[in-house]
Amino acid sequence: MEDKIKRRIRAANYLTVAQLFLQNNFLLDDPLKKEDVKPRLLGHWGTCPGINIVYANLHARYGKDPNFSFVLGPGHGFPALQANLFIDGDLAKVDKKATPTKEGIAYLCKQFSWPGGFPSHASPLTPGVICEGGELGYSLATAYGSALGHPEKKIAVLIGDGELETATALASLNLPKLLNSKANGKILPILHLNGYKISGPTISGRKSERELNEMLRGFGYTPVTILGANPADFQDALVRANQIFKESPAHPPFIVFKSKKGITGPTFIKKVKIAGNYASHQIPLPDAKTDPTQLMILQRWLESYRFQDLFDTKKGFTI
Ligand SMILES: Cc1ncc(C[n+]2csc(CCOP(=O)(O)OP(=O)(O)O)c2C)c(N)n1
Ligand SMILES: [Mg+2]
Repeated sequence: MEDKIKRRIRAANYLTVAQLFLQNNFLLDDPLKKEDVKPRLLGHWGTCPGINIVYANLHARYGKDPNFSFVLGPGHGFPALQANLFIDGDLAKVDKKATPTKEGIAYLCKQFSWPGGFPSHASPLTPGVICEGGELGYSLATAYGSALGHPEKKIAVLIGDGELETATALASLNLPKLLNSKANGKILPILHLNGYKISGPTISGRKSERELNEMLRGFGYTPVTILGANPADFQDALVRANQIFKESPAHPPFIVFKSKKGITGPTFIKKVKIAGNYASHQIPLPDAKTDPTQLMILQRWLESYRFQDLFDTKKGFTI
């Protein structure tokens, strides 16, 4: 299962980067040329690799459970969400051009953040979306609201550490005290502790593990920490979360997922630290179209996911 999860993460990361940058040559059939890069680069990279890790792990454990759903707080990480909906064929159910084929990949990538195409953020056009995430703060409240009166539901909700600084998200931490009963569904909050928001560090990222855990305990949760991107650790944490729901329902689990912002992307550009820093938040290679060095870094970055091992032009995804 671990290998399967890792392969899915690689595929989703590739499609995320391709959506952000490419208007042609989507499978790298030829070396990248400046003409292959979109004229206006508009979107968010930094949050995406973390979303892809979370999605792949939840999909592996709960993908077949009809009562499970996922709420995404950082809706600015839309290319990651869209990549996952594309891989599973969920997008094709509402948009026939988005089939998981070579032509579908071209359509997905070209139309991302494009006039008349897909928006740059999650939106009502996104299949299954109940929280757009464009205005940060509502993911936790939306998830609890959706579970109200639905004891069969289980909802995982990913909250950005920047989002957790909004008044709404902070106040929503009180919700288990009001809604934690057998009449309602189960909510599994996952804090995406990547340490940064738009242009600076987050408060949660600057807290010690103990301070953060004590805060969550104060709101009635049982914190469960995941360090890094290893699927085995993530799966263990999901098992642990289930135990906590059963053994101590009055103190439900709250996962703290610590991973570097922009992980697997460029590390340094012009001596500026990108991965593991706020500089990865939006487009980490803003001059990819005009600067041959950045274009070369983009080519290597895309190649690093070895997408040709994950997608066959005749068979489709082989993950
Ligand atoms: C209410 C609100 N304030 C400000 C913004 C602008 N904004 C967009 S993304 C972002 C940073 C979000 O940081 P975080 O939640 O940590 O997400 P990350 O990208 O690090 O996963 C901000 C402040 C917003 N979208 N909504
Ligand atoms: Mg963050």
